[in-house]
Amino acid sequence: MTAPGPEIAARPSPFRLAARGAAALLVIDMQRDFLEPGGFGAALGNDVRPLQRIVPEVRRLLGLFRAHDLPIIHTKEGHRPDLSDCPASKRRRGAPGMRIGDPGPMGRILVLGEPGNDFVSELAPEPGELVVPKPGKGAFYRTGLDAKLAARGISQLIIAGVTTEVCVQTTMREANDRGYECLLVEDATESYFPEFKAATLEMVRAQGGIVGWTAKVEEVIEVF
Ligand code: TIU
Repeated sequence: MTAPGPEIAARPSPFRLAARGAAALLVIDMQRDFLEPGGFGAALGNDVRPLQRIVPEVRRLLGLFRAHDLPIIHTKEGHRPDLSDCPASKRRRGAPGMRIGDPGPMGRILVLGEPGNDFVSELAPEPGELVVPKPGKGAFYRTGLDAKLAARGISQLIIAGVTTEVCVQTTMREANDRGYECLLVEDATESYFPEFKAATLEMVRAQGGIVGWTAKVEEVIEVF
């Protein structure tokens, strides 16, 4: 049995890292579809620029986990080209001509394999890192992620990515219900709506950490 690791100065209480390798960095959907003009996020009417601000912070976390040879998982939201994994209810939403599967300046919107569906270049996965395509907002829905984490002995998730109140929060709630301890990195997650980000951070750590913990990048880095 390996000794537990140090404590991250998190909110609402310190987050004690489990044995080495038990905590993975989970980077949610840092894709061109959400961060660049012409993608899914923009097609929904959002200003995508605020999301670009966290790229350097996510890079710092990736650098940290890579330097210590710790597990890294990247998720990407997208659908098969035939859209067989896209519920009609999801496909119907949004402005006609700018919906999932429609052609856009970066290829078909939110379709796996299209240029716009790829990760932003600064955060491209490296060999050995797990890439998990997902058809839903939550990373555990139809992905086999739970089994993949169990096979690697991962019990804690340090979570970054976009958007805070949609794919990040959904994934964090799914993970919490499956027994993972989750820490959301405050300055490595972003929303198109600042008030939604603030509310999400508050709600996950309220009630003694009902969904998990939050901490800043610097607070995570200083314990490694
Ligand atoms: N629209 C929005 O805020 N987010 C998504 O559709 N997906 C993710 O959050 N990745």
